[in-house]
Amino acid sequence: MIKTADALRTRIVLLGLRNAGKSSLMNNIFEKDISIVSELPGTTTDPVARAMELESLGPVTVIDTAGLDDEGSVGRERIRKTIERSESADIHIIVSRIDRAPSEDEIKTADVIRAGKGLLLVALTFSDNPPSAGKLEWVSGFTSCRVDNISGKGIGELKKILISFGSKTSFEPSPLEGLVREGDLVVLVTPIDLAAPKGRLIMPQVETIRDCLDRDCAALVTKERELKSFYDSLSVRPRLVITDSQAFHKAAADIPPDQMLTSFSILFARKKGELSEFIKGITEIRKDKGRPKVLVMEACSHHRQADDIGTVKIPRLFRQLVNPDAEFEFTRILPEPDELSKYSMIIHCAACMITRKTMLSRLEKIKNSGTPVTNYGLFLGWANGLLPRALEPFEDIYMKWKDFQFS
Ligand SMILES: Nc1nc2c(ncn2[C@@H]2O[C@H](COP(=O)(O)OP(=O)(O)O)[C@@H](O)[C@H]2O)c(=O)[nH]1
Ligand code: SF4
Ligand SMILES: [Mg+2]
Repeated sequence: MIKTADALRTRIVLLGLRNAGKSSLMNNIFEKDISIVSELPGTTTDPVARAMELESLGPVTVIDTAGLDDEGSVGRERIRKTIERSESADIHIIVSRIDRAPSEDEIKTADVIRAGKGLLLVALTFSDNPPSAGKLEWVSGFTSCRVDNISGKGIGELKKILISFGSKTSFEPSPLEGLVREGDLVVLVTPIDLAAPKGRLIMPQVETIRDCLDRDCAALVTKERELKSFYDSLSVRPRLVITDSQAFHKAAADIPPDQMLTSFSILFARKKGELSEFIKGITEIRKDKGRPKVLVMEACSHHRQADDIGTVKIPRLFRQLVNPDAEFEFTRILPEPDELSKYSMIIHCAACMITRKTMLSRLEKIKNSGTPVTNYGLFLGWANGLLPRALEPFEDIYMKWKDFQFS
């Protein structure tokens, strides 16, 4: 099977009480025994994730979880993991026995999903048994389907509903969405320095080259040093030049001032979040009075290098350019709303390992707290003098930048 990056897969999470039939349902969806099915409550201790292609829904990851009603200290830790996983889900399935009245935990979980505007399907298992009137009344407000995990009855219907949810999951624009047309030439400036991985290109560069090909464009890939000579020898004008933020100054100086220019970081900030929100965050930086308290958020526990962007580079630049006394905190978990508002600024990582959906849901919570937010790419871009020139390809945002600047 072709491996699709985790962040591009639709994530489906199975939630429910112990012994509701979550693991059996997971096995039925995959038509093979992946999860341990048992009559012993709490058998599925850690979330189990499996990937598949689900017809027009494309690549999906289905995640089986421990029971919502798991007890004890270990159980609570499992519940935390369950919720953490489910926050990044595109589709939630509450697995619930049709023959039992709805429990407090089930009702709470459904409410939380609904409040977060998540896609929810209630799979009513044990449909071989007579239904509980209370359960039927409760599910009347949700999309639901009946499943018998033993005979496999209802699994086809459940898959159909999941596929129909496909169009409602959030659309992640490809890097060049709306920026180029068939037959265009795109120039990519990719420095090969000590930070570049040995023998390969980094993911944003690869994804952009692939997007050029998908859009019937041509890509000229060059290091910043050779940009000028190649650019000057071109007989067609490139639609767009895209550069690594670190090489922005040199690239901007080596091409005509009216050549459309942007950076990989901006393309990916747009792909993974809300570019206008990140830009607004940047414009708030200098307005801060007093000692800024900055929260740096990362979405995964990647391997940290000596000159790590989040913990070393960004704090250093911020202290140089904004305030030498700025205080920094680092986290991977989104703080509670009242905690969020204590920070003067949030700088989020590029979110390459999470879906746009997850990032948008984080952004929504941050926005509601009133704390300005930007991301690594845009902060570094700003520090490297990219703005506003690199926003020119995005007319509406370029105009907004001017509004923000002078409002
Ligand atoms: N009769 C019937 N039994 C089921 C159904 N789904 C699961 N079971 C049984 O219920 C028990 C618990 O199932 P399991 O999938 O491990 O539940 P989980 O704890 O939610 O993962 C197992 O013995 C299953 O065979 C169903 O739809 N009908
Ligand atoms: S950008 Fe964020 S999600 Fe991507 S590797 Fe870094 S910390 Fe992880
Ligand atoms: Mg289980």
